[in-house]
Amino acid sequence: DVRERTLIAVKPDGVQRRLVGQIIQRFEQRGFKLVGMKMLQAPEDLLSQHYSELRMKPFYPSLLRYMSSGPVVVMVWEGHNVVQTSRAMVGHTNPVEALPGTIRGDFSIHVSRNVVHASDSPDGAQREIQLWFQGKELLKWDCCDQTNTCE
Ligand code: DAT
Ligand code: MG
Repeated sequence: DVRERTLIAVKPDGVQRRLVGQIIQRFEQRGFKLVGMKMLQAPEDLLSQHYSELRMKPFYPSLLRYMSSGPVVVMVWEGHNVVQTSRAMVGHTNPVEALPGTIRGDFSIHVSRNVVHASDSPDGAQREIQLWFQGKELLKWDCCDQTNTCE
């Protein structure tokens, strides 16, 4: 499905470390289409919904503190198998397991500062996109080059 979408976020450490451009570049060069993007300092209630599955984990309070500590850049990327492919591009949750060449494998060393978020399933992606974006913030546009991987 070429219309599959996923939510990618540059976390506060990624913004602080000026990694936003390099992260966007990786998704553009892979062939995905950017259909929404914004920068915000995420409110706690949004983050608690975003990470609701993790609320019983011991690291949950510090996760929310970190994620609300500064601005994040949230994006919606679209394309064939974008959910699974972007998880591979982002790499393992724990940077010690993340392969070189992945975003986490190239830019991070600790699980609590792993630079980037990516939805982990198509259903999860849909839920997260609705949480972070209003429908009108997502743009429908055509690639001028019909032979590229967007269409
Ligand atoms: P992912 O971000 O790869 O989807 P996740 O959904 O299991 O991983 O966890 C969300 C975030 O929570 C993760 O990116 C970083 C943080 N986290 C996960 N496990 C952790 C741990 N053992 N200690 C500290 N932070 C952790
Ligand atoms: Mg996750």
